Order: sequence, then C-alpha cells, then structure tokens
Amino acid sequence: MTRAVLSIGSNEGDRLAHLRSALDAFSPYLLGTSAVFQTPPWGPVPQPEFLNAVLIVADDGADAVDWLARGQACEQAAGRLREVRWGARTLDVDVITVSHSGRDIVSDDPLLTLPHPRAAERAFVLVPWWSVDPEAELPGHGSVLELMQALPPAEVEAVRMMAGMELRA
Ligand code: A4P
Ligand code: MG
Repeated sequence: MTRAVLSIGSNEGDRLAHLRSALDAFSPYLLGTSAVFQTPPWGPVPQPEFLNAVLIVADDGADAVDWLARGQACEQAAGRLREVRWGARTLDVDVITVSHSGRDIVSDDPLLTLPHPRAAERAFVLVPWWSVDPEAELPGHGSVLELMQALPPAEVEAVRMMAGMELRA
C-alpha cells in the first residue's frame, strides 16, 4: 500500500473548480483534505495569486508513479498547457511524499523526485499540509511544523485560509 501527500494549485480560470476536479478524481483514495488557501505566487514568474490545498491519499494497488500519472491526468483534464516553467496554470498536482507500508520512498529520478525537492521552502505546501496533519514529517528535512517555523514569518502569514471556500462543493 502507498500513501501520498499531494499539493494541488491553480491560478488560472475557475481556480476553485480546478481544485475540486482534482478532489473528485482522487476521492476513491482520500484520507484527508486541507482547507483552501490563497497564496502569493512563489518563484521568478510574475503571475496571479494561487489557490492551494493538500490531499492525503492511499491505495493498496498504487505505486509512486501511479500518483504522478493520476495527477498529470487531472492536469490534462483541467486543460493545462505546459508553457512556462513555474508559470500560471489551471491545475498543478505535485507529489510531495510517498510512503510504502510506512516507509518513505526517496528518489532522485527527474521524472519523479521524492520527496518533492522544493517542498521544504514552500509555505503554500507546508501550511495546508500542517493544517491537515499537524504531526507530518517531510522525509530528510524534519517536521512540517519546524520547517514552517524556519520560513520568514511574512511568507507563512501570506498563506491565508479562505473562510467559506470549501473544496467539497
Ligand atoms: N516531477 C519530478 N518530481 C515530481 C514530483 N514530486 N511531483 C516532474 C510532480 N512532478 C514531478 O513538472 C515538470 C516535471 O516535474 C514533470 O514532468 C514531472 O515528471 P510540471 O508540472 O510539468 O511543470 P511545472 O509545475 O511548471 O514545474 P515544476 O518544477 O513542477 O514547478 P512546481 O514546483 O510545480 O511549481 N506558487 C504558489 N503560491 N502556489 C503554487 O502552487 N506552483 C508553482 C509550480 C510555482 N509557484 C507557485 C505554485
Ligand atoms: Mg508541477
């Protein structure tokens, strides 16, 4: 059995509908769902604010690559065009961690790097993840709470929970 932590994000089109489409696709496997957070764009590309959330999923029959493939199928269904790296997108599904029977999978394969190489620096991943699993650990980096506390406070505060905006319709 694998358990995965997925970060979903959208900053183009009907952002909430795009996040909900990912929730629907992963609903057979869902263990947990964070609230929806509005987050300033991270990275070098100027672009609109994102909505982000974190899903925790598990499946007896899935390996790590299956989670990536399922995420990419959601991105395609949301009409995602891969034009600019780190640029605006209808839907992005990043695989943050995968564990197999409780053991964390570590991979430096560029097609699926685990844990996600930039998760430790991203408040838009850590804050929703911590909110759905306060005990969470990012393999090789420590607890999500400590990672969050190590970021500039302004970055953490800028990740704002959207009251009244539920992932579940
Ligand atoms: N890939 C390797 N490892 C992984 C993994 N753990 N999860 C490969 C997902 N994909 C992984 O990704 C490029 C390639 O990474 C894939 O072919 C896959 O095999 P992509 O989704 O095609 O391109 P991308 O998303 O533009 O690039 P990248 O590097 O994945 O960007 P990120 O890291 O996803 O960053 N700001 C806020 N506030 N919120 C966001 O959600 N997202 C991004 C995108 C930038 N800024 C953001 C947000
Ligand atoms: Mg991505």
